[in-house]
Amino acid sequence: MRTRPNINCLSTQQLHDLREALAGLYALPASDPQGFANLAGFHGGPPTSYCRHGAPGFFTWHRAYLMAFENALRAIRCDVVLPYWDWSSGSSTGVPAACRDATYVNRAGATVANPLYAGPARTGGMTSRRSDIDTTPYDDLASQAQTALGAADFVSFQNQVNAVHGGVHVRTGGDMSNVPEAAFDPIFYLHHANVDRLWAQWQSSHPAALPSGEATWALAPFNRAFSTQWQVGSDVESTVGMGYRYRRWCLWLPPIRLWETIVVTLPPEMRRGTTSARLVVDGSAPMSRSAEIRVFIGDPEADDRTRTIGNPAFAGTIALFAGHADPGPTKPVAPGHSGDGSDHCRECERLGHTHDHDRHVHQPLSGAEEQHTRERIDLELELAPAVGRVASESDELTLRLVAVDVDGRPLKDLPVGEVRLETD
Ligand SMILES: [Cu+2]
Repeated sequence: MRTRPNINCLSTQQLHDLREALAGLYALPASDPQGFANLAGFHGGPPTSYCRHGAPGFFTWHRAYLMAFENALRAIRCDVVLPYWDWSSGSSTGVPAACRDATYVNRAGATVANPLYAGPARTGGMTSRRSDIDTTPYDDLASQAQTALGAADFVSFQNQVNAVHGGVHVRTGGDMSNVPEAAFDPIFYLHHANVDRLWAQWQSSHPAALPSGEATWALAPFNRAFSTQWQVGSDVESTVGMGYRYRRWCLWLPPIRLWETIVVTLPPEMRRGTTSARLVVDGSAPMSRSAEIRVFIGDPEADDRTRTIGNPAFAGTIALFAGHADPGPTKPVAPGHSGDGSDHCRECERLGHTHDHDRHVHQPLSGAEEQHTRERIDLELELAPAVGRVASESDELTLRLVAVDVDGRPLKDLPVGEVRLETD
C-alpha cells in the first residue's frame, strides 16, 4: 500500500527522491508517453484536453490522472509516493516550503534548479506563479473546504470542493490559473492530491456507492490494465482498491530533542492507542559505533538507568547498527523496520508495477543513484501499545528518547538526522 504523505512531512531523502523523479520526467523527450510534456498535456492539451472540471467526472478523472502521474514518477524513483499540499486546514499561507525556492542543494551538494518550483511550461520556458505567492493567504479556502466536508450527498460535496479547488488554482496564479497551463506547474499534482484526499476522507464517512452517472463515466485516456477499455468511475472509487491511501498526521521532532522531554499533542484516536502512531528515525547517519534509542511514553524523567523490562512507560528501542551506511549485507534491525536500500523496490514489485532501472543511468542524476540506494534507512517503532497503556484524559503525552551505547552508557551526541511521528 502506498501512503501519500503531506509534503511538509517528507524526510530530506524523500524530498531528494521526489525532486529527482520530477527532474527525470522533465528531461524525457516530448515524444515519450511517460514524459512530463505528454502527461501535463493530458490535462489541458496538447494532444487533447481530457480533464473534467464539472460533474460527472471531476473527482474520478483527476484520481486516475494522479495515479498515472505517480506511476510515471515511480518509473524513475520507485520509492516516490505523490505527496499532498494541505491548503484545506489551519491557516496556511503560500505554497509548501519545498516548492518556494528556485534552487535547492542536491545530494551531491550542488545548487541546482528546484523541480518543485517550476516545470517546463507548455509554450516554452518555465512555469511561474503570482509574485507574492509566499505570503498569499489561503485560510478562507481552508475553512470553505472544511464546510464542504459536511455535505451530505456526493453531488453537493463534489461541487463544493470543485469550487474551492478552483479558488486555489486562481489564487496561486500564473500557469496554475489557466486550465491549459495548470498541469505544467508541478504544484498542480500536490494540489490535486489534496482534492483527492478530501474526497477519500469524505468517502470514509459516506460509504454509499458512487452515483450511477459517476460510476460509468469513462476516464480517457486512462485504460484499464491489460485492456483497451477506458477506466470508468467505479474503477477508481476506492483508493485502497487502487493501492494507496493518505497519511493523516505527522510531526517532526528536531534531532536536538534526544534526551529532552517532548510534550506531544496527539490526535484523539492515537491518544487512545487505537490507531498506529509510529516513531520514524532516519537511521542513515554515518556512525562510528552502534547505539540504541530507548523510547519512553509518559515518563518525563526517564534516563539510561530507567528499567525497560516490565515498565509500562517503555515503548521499545530503535537500534542503530554502526557501519550500515556502507553498502553490503549488513541490515539494520528494528521492530517493524520498513526496509532498506537493498529491497527498496519490493513494494513496486508487489504491486506489479514495472519500473525501469535503466532509466536511472540515463538521467543527469546518475551520481546520486549509488547514494540513493545506500542512504534510505528509515527505522520505525510502533508506539500504539505504550500509548494505550499510559492513556489519560489529558490531551498531551510526554515522549522521551534516551540514547545509549552497546554497554548501556548514555550517549548525548548521537548523530541522528531526522525523527518524526506519523500515522496512516
Ligand atoms: Cu484542478
